[in-house]
Amino acid sequence: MSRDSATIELPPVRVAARSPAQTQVGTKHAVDGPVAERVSPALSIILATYNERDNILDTIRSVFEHVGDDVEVIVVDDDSPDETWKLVQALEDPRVVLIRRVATRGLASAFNRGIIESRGRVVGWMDADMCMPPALLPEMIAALDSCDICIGSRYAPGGADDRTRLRVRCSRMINGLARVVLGGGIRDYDSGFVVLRRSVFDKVSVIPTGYGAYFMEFLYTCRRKGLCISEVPYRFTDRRHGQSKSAPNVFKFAWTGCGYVTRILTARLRRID
Ligand SMILES: Nc1nc2c(ncn2[C@@H]2O[C@H](COP(=O)(O)OP(=O)(O)OP(=O)(O)O)[C@@H](O)[C@H]2O)c(=O)[nH]1
Ligand SMILES: [Mg+2]
Repeated sequence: MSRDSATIELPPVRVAARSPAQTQVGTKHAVDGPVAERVSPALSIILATYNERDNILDTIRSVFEHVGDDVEVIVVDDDSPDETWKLVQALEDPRVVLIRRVATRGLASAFNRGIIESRGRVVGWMDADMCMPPALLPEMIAALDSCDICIGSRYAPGGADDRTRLRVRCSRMINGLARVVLGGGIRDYDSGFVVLRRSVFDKVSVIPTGYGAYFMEFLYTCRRKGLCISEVPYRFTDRRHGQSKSAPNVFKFAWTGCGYVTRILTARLRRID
């Protein structure tokens, strides 16, 4: 086809009629559109999952155990081959919303999707591998009385990181670099365990690209906007079930580490508003 006569062929636009099932609360999929018509709960907790079938139900159960009923748990699963999403679907719990994304993957974008769907006055997110204890949530939420954002912190006094020495050392180095480049005052820059007031999103967006490094850029922007961030210490345990997505082998681990270093530098340079 010559350049002059070329027309770009795009697939036809499909306007998805939203069936009642897709707009209901509960384990119905919200693949085609945002979940509407839910009563706003006090709290939304977002769990991103990829192959977490041995952890997801314990995580959900533990969240409800510690924060009560006025909460929605939003699970954003990227079509896990181990069918994590099926376990969530089978729960048929009206407090649980399952978003099964297909043909896309990514940790930051999964949390971002959960944020878009969330309704809580307080919004939080965390890993779904039982390394971050839901038991810490009440203390973190209470901290929002005097702050905008509270992070679970491995490196605040009283916190601990029980992973292998190599991983702890690398994590501390990344945090040290983040403090030098992005500014001090935050001990666990890549925590990824957070609760915040919804109003934070009026000032700052999650940049939905990449793996866990997005979190450092998010905190950096929050700081620049003058938001108050507090840290509650906790003991981070190594995962007991399932495989790490960030460090399944030494090459992936190194690649993930490079991503963190790059993100620290780009966060400083681009200073996204
Ligand atoms: N939706 C979604 N979730 C993901 C993806 N990658 C990882 N996750 C989830 O994000 C959380 C963090 O991933 P982990 O594999 O635990 O990574 P990590 O914490 O660096 O490594 P561990 O040492 O294994 O804990 C877990 O709940 C994963 O299931 C992804 O591509 N999409
Ligand atoms: Mg983990």
